[in-house]
Order: sequence, then C-alpha cells, then structure tokens
Amino acid sequence: MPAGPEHATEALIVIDLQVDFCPGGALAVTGGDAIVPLVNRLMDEAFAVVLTQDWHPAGHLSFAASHPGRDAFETVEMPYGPQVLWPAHCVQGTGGAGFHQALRTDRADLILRKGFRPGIDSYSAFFENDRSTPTGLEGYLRNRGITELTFVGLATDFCVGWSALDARRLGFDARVRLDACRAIDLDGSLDTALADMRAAGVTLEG
Ligand code: VGL
Ligand code: ZN
Repeated sequence: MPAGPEHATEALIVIDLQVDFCPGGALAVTGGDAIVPLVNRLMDEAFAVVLTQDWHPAGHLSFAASHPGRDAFETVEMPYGPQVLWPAHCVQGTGGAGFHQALRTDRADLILRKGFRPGIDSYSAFFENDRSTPTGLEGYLRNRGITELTFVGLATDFCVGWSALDARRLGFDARVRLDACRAIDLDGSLDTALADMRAAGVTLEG
C-alpha cells in the first residue's frame, strides 16, 4: 500500500547496498546481502526512498594501494583527519559499484553518489569526511519537506552511522533499523558507533 500524505515527511535512506559490500565483494560485510528482502519491504511503507551509492574513482585516496607500504584496515592521517585505508572498492562503473541485484532500485526517488572526489572519502550521505563539504542531500530533503529519516544498509558502523549522526546534527529525526543493517566491526567500531548514535538521539530499532 502506498504511504499516505500523513507520512509525507518521512524518508527511507538506503545506504550503500552495493555488490562490493556483499559477500564475494571487494569489501564484503558479513551478511550484507541478507538485509535485502527486509529493505525491499520497508520501501513499501516509505513516502520517499533515497539510495546512496559509494562511487570512487580508481586510485581513490581511501584505498590502501594508494599508500605504498600501508595495508588495508590501517588508519592514516589525512589533512581532514584520521582515515581507515580500505581495499579498492566501489570503483565507478565497475560491477562491484552496482547495487545488489535484488534491491528494488525502481522504487528510488533519488540515487545519491558520494566519495567521487579523488582526495577525500565520504562515509556520510550528507558530508564528506571533512564533515563540512556537503553532498547536497540536506537541501534535497528540506526542499521536499522531509524531516524524519530512517536509515538502513551498509555498514552500520561507517556509512550508516556517520549518516545518522549528521542527520541529527542537521536537526532531522533519525532512526536506524539495525535489523536492516550489517556492520564491518573494525576494532570495536560497532560498539562505538552505537554509543555515539544513542548519545546523539538516534533511535535504534530492530
Ligand atoms: C563504507 C568503508 C568504505 C560503507 C564505504 O559503506 O560503510 N565503508 N567505504
Ligand atoms: Zn568507500
């Protein structure tokens, strides 16, 4: 059933449900593909649906291979702060950057790409990792009168968490459906993200 006008202030934000973050992908998140059926069902009740897509140029500065002598999952200092180095993933135009093939992309009002600047990563759907360069999503949502956001997708402790925290910082109501997310969990990053979200007033459900 399509959502009625009483839900016209709500959006479902599906974070990075892409091939490279699912089992078999370049930066696979355990169980990443298992959330697709639930995410698809949540779209039925959503007034607005936004999909984000991690979209890096080859040789992106967040890739370990761009830092000779460094390994994936190490942290380095960038001009904008600490940055985890990742295996190359979600390279623009590759199959790995595509959405999971069972995801209902037809339901999306907006597909927002992020992480396309070669020298800066963008975990959050709202700001790049300098926490100040906007992606444009805030303006899109405000123009549509959307004030309540539900986040699902990958990964709980990086792109989902950073997006939900930024949503609160910008004054949106923010909810994370944990049963429709999966985490990378690097050195306790999941516990940290959950605590940070609770402290910021993000509602954690599922
Ligand atoms: C993500 C690490 C690097 C994510 C994206 O979607 O959580 N994590 N790029
Ligand atoms: Zn990325």
